[in-house]
Amino acid sequence: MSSWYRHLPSEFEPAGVELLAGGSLSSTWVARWREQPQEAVIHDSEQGWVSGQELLDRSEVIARKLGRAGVEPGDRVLLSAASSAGLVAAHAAVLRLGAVVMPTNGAYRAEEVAHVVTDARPKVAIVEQPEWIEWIHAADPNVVVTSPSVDLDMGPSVQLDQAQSETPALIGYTSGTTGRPKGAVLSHGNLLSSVRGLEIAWRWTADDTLILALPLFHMHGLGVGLHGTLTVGAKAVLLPDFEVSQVLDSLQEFHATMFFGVPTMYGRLLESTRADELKNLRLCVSGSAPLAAELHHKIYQITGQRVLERYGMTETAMLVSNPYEGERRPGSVGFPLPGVEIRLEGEPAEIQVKGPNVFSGYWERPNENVDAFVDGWFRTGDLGAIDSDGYLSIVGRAKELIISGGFNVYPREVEDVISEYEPIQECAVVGVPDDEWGEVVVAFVVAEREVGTDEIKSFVGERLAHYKRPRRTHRVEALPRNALGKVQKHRLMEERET
Ligand code: MCA
Ligand code: AMP
Repeated sequence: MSSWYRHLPSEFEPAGVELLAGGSLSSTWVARWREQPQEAVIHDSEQGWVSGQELLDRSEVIARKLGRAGVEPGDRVLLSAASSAGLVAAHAAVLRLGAVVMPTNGAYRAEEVAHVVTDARPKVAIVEQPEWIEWIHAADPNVVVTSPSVDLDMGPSVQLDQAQSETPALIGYTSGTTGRPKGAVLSHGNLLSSVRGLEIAWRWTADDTLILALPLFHMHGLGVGLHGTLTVGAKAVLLPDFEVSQVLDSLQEFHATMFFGVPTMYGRLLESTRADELKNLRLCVSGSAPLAAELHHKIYQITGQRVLERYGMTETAMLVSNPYEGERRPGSVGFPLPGVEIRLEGEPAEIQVKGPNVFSGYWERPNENVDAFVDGWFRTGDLGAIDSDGYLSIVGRAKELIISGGFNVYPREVEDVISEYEPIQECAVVGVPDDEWGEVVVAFVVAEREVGTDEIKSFVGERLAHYKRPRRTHRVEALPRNALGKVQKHRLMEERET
């Protein structure tokens, strides 16, 4: 069964806003900064407010240093650091040069770092973790590694702001069934059109101040929070970690209007006796993982905020959102954003998407790119249903993915590492529902002796980021398999976790 669906409720109508106006993401920011150079843009706790003029100057200096280090348009630059105005300037510098940012999770261990380095071959890596220098050089000794202060030699002036809409801007690592993450290549136009859609849908204006406690190495913090702020000429207060009292203090101190978070963050905010302070915000957005309807209702009862849930992916940036005006329906992600087309295809119905925000393919993965699209539609791997009012709900996943606290974990990657542990013959990793994290990683192992969770954690701890490590382990006689030999993970969960 296939059903077509394209819905642009009146509140999402582009109303004269051209989704690709400005062509390149960073040129749009540069134009804003030149128009109002003294306007504050980014706040961090060390530097206070940083203006448009400072971002222009600092990004130009970093671009000249990168140019001197050999970075040319199209080259990749790996960025991994806690949120700061310096990181924002480095990000802007790479984009202004026409080079490609590889935002990378700072929790990655040596093998995870080596994978992205050998895969995308960055010329320069700007990283804050000292141990990464050795890890990156072990993977590729030619990479120039520097700290977020970019202590490289100054170079002559370089050509800036030549990128076009189709120029690659960012490689976001994400995975699937193949074990190791693959790089989704997003162009300036993909990223720009996505935030312009959000500008319209969420009434995002230069008057807004966002409290941004999401990391800047994933689409939510970077592609939504930071890019949106810079594109509309608004302000963002960067917090390097998510800490409830700091978020609430910042809301007050900076007269913030918006907060974006993953459901785990909202759950923690609600535990605070000060949770009702969220009422002062114009807009609270949740994404990256399903927001339980119960949590949505509780937030409303305590704070009066109807959290607006939206849906997106690394490969597509933002796709669907509940309305700003009109009903924000719990358990639903709402309507396609401006320019986005959605169809449900097959049985069970997979969400497939088209639009100026959708990437054109994975970095150097021609075979996987063939499977990723059907007739020009990108296959999200998420299962959807649309109710009679046109609201889309995500009802399941066709892909194997665990979302823990908003971070994605690909079972195959974890299984591959655990299976290398000597006492273990076989392993299957599943996501089990959890009140705090949404889902947690649980491993089922066939082993020659009892192997505890701590033992497995310490084995994988050297090789996998913390959020990928199993929280629980069960030893089983054998993994249940179907006639084709495929492990039946639902049976594992039913038998053990109920
Ligand atoms: C921390 N831990 C976790 C996670 N985070 N375990 C599982 N899943 C996690 N996400 C571990 C820590 O290592 C620690 O382990 C224990 O949990 C408690 O840590 P805690 O200090 O409480 O955690 P935290 O540092 O406060 O982190 C919680 C967090 C963080 C703030 C919710 O997970 C986070 O920033 N999540 C957001 C991720 C994100 O930005 N996703 C967007 C992806 P131990 O006790 O063993 O030391 S972009 C995306 O998905 C798409 C495009 C979209 O639609 O947005
Ligand atoms: P990634 O591309 O790795 O950042 O993760 C994208 C995936 O996160 C999507 O394919 C969905 O499965 C999931 N996701 C994002 N937002 C939501 C949401 N609001 N509700 C349910 N799942 C979501």
